[in-house]
Amino acid sequence: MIVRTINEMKGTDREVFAENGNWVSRRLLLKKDDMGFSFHETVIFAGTETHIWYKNHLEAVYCVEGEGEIELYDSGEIFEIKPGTMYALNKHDRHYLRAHDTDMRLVCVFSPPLTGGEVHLPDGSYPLE
Ligand code: 9YT
Repeated sequence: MIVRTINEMKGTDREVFAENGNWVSRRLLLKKDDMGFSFHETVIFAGTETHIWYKNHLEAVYCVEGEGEIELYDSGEIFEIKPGTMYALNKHDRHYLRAHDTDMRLVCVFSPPLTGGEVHLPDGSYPLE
């Protein structure tokens, strides 16, 4: 059994900051934990916009704090995000993720699992191992 706390992630290699400063991801479960998925808490900083296109991964996201929105790149459709909202990128949907006036705290699951220090490539994806 694995039991961890978010505070234990801070200051370790399981805490990853976006290169553009838009978010911090605390990766409670990674590939090396052998669960078949990775499991993170991500804080999206207020007032930021991030282009994301997970070509190599599926991601499900659940908002526990803060408010923001997703804009789908292809259609321009906008979905509001607030505590209690889940979205799943089941079509590898290319999108913009925006946090409004407060930081947004999200719980995220990736399949296949991230291996550790991934940050977004220029095209908005994470690499496969
Ligand atoms: C929601 C989202 O994809 N945010 C970017 C960071 C990502 N969740 C991660 O690496 O934890």
